[in-house]
Amino acid sequence: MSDLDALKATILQEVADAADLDALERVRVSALGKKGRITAQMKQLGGMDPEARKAAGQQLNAIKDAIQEAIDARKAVLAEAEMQARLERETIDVSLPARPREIGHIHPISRTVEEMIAIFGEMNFEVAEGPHIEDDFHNFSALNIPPEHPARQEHDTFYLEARAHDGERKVLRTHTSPVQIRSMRTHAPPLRVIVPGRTFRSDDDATHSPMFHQIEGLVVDKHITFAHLKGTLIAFCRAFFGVDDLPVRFRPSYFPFTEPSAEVDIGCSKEGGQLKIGGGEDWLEILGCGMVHPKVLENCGIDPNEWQGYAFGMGIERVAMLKYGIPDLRTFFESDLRWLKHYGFLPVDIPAPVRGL
Ligand code: 2NM
Repeated sequence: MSDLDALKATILQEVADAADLDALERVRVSALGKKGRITAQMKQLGGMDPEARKAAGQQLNAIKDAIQEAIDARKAVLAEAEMQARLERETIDVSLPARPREIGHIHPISRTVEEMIAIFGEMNFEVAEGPHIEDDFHNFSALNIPPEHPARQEHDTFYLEARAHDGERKVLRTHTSPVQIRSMRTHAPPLRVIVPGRTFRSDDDATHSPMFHQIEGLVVDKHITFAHLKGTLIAFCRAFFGVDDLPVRFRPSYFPFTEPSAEVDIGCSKEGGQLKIGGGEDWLEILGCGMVHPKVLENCGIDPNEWQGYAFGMGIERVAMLKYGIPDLRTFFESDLRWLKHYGFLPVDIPAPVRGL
């Protein structure tokens, strides 16, 4: 074997042995770089006679090409291996729960509303909202609440100052029902809405706040019956409290805007001052509901002979207290950050029915 063939074999072996891209680059420089071994051989060509120079030149060029080719091939293999190693090293498990950061807490009212939207959302309800300041028609008259009804009295309802030009007195809505009235008057049935929001009543003691939250629901369609109402509310109660066999009881009641009307209780037990939702011998009232009164449908331009509806409503503070063991209503509105840290929820923890609530 000539000296050049031996040099070629040595360098090709070095290329094959290069364990990473850095090592391969060092081999390349030591062979083909300015002061490399092949380059040094090239420089000797100038001192040869023409015949020998031609033969040696051709041989050297072929060796140079072979080495470059081997380097390129090795480079591709090493680059691929390095990419694979990096992919494995830098793998991120996107299914891991997010690492919570202390950037504040979600208020239990917001959380509870989100849970309810998640549950009713799966049942194809849409969310509707409306103004906090309402007129007499949307808050009372359209709902079949007569002029002399006690709910209209000054000591139950917050009235605004009479308007100068016509003396009209607006109210802070006493329930979210005026939003359902607005939905019915602006959208043709079928209708399937839930309305979460703030409501206001002139009431302030240990169990009443002048501002509180309600969620109400309304379905208007053809052939809607009390059975649809029952099925929907039983499924809601069981999903919301996370108890598959939660007992749910419907008791006859009265509301001006529904006929028939009912109140809904859930089963619970009270042992040693500890309240447990589900099972047991006691009942807790959590909802009001009924079939929308024909007069209410008429007030909204809907023909009650063609369309039926059911509606329901509940207080959000009350069910949030039951679900999360919050003992005092007033603490909801004190803006105490220690309370919020204790009863609040992390922003990364988003309610979805598939993961359970
Ligand atoms: C309740 C109980 C029963 C109700 C009725 C209506 C409307 F607008 F459709 F007539 N909205 N909400 C309703 C019915 C609310 O809350 C305790």
